[in-house]
Amino acid sequence: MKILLYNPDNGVTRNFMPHLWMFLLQALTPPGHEVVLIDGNAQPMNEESIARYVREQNIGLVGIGAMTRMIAKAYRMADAVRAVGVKVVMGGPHVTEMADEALGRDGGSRHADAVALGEADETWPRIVEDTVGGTLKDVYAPVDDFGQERKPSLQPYPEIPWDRIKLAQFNLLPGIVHPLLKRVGAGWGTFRIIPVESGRGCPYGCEFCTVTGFFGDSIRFRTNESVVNELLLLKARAREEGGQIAVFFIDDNFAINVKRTKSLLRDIIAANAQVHWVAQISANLLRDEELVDLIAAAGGKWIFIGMESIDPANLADVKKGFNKPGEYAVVLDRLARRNVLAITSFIFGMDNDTPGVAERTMKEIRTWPPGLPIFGLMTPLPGTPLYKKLEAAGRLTRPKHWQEFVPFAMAHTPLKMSIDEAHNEVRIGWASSYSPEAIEKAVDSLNHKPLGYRINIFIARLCFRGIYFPQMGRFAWLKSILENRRTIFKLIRQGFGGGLHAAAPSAATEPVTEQRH
Ligand code: B12
Ligand code: SF4
Repeated sequence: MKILLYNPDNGVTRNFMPHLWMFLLQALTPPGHEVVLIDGNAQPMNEESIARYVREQNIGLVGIGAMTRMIAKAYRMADAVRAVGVKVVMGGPHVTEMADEALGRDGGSRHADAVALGEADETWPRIVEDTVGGTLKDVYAPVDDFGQERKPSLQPYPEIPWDRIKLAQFNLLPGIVHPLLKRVGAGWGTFRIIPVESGRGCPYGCEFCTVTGFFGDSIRFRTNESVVNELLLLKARAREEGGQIAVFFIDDNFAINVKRTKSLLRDIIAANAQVHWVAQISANLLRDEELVDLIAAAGGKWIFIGMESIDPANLADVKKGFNKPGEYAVVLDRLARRNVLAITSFIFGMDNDTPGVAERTMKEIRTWPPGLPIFGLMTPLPGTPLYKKLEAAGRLTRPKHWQEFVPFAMAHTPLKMSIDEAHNEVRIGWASSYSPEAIEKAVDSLNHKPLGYRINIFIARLCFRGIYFPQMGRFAWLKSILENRRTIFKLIRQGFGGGLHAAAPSAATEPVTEQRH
């Protein structure tokens, strides 16, 4: 059977990285089947084109995965596939919480023939076999023979054949520049960001987050060896292609067990498996100097920190009191000293937020080493304690907000400001961090740093800008480049002034992410 695994586009940004679930399920598919992957962000498709594709390619099963914000598109695509008589199975965090919605048991129409609840590593092979045998069931739950929930151990972990998997659709460099870049000879024929997990689960249970509910509060790790081997495979692939690869460790808290993270980083260094990578680590765990040393030595270039708020009352309210705003500056200095860039994420519209929260946050941010701040709104995702709390209090203004997804729009009213005021705070955060003046100031303030590091933050700021301000087409990019020409000229001048070797650490000049969680 030919199987299509499809992840819809988010309708807003070009996704900078493919989704791990597709590669994982491909690797876990029983032998004898062909699996094709399509990421809608890299290969845009509409209902008509997916239906045509499925017919022309003689696809026997379509697997669709989606987060809450893409679920409306996922359902439309599933409907189009089912209309041509092909079975659809859906999985991922949204349908795990809303299986009845996907199966049309809540009064709405049916979108999926089957739903895979939770982690599907062990149920996927069964789903494939049942489809072939004509015995596909409505619901597949990860349970043992006694009906008890069972989480995959990650030991052993499936080997994703990164050395031969088709990755053309995930190249971040536009096709038109490939031949030129290949001639440059500096290994820029391709550039990809690849998701790798080293463990699953998070015990913290923050109120707005789905992770503890979905993956559980007990953490499971892969062996160091299996992670190191995966990095070596990726590194070899990039070398063979004359390209660049960066890894996104998608673990929700890469240093949740500091001792184990240190041992993994030491093994990466010992095996010379360093690639440039980004990982999510909570601020409290970055107190450890040795950990930060190892991060830098093992190839860590960007650390995503879910700071959420500078107000301890807000943090306590969402059960994230382990974040201590008083120590943010120290942690960020520690990373900056090792030329590791921090992606600092904030949520506005929390219950203790009042108008002016963006400016108050910006005032703090300006005292920190320049990094990549991002701003979102408090969003009640289905299945989270936050959703339940707001529902019980009758505070949800759009209880099924995912059915008509609007980016950067609240679905409930915060306690101390209006929805419009919260939206405005997010706009202020983005505008004041990503205006040409703000970008120039950030780059200028790093004059004491290597040129490569400054180019890194400049390119990253241009990319991150696109999370909020539409920046999809060539024209939008050109406009953004024109607006930032002063900074570009300064960097070029400094490059020539300091001799070309000043730009040599190309490690730090890679384009980075355009979108973060
Ligand atoms: C990496 C990541 C991203 C990446 C994008 C995804 C990517 N390219 O990989 C980035 C950084 C861009 C991102 C952004 C966002 N993210 Co994010 N992200 C993650 C993260 C950390 C890892 C995803 C992952 O690969 N997990 C590991 C794989 C193995 O797990 P999985 O995807 O769940 O897949 C398993 C099962 O779900 C199932 N499965 C999944 N799909 C399918 C399909 C089929 C057919 C089947 C059978 C099974 C199946 O099988 C898999 C194996 O067991 C998760 C948290 C997490 N730990 O999962 C959050 C998470 C997915 N993100 C989340 C959110 C909210 C966001 C943002 C909206 C945040 C924001 N406010 O901006 C944005 C939106 C992104 C967008 N594109 O529009 C939420 C989604 C919750 C929800 N209900 O939708 C999560 C769960 C985190 C959270 N805090 O709750 N994110
Ligand atoms: S927000 Fe981060 S720390 Fe909190 S539960 Fe989710 S994954 Fe864990």
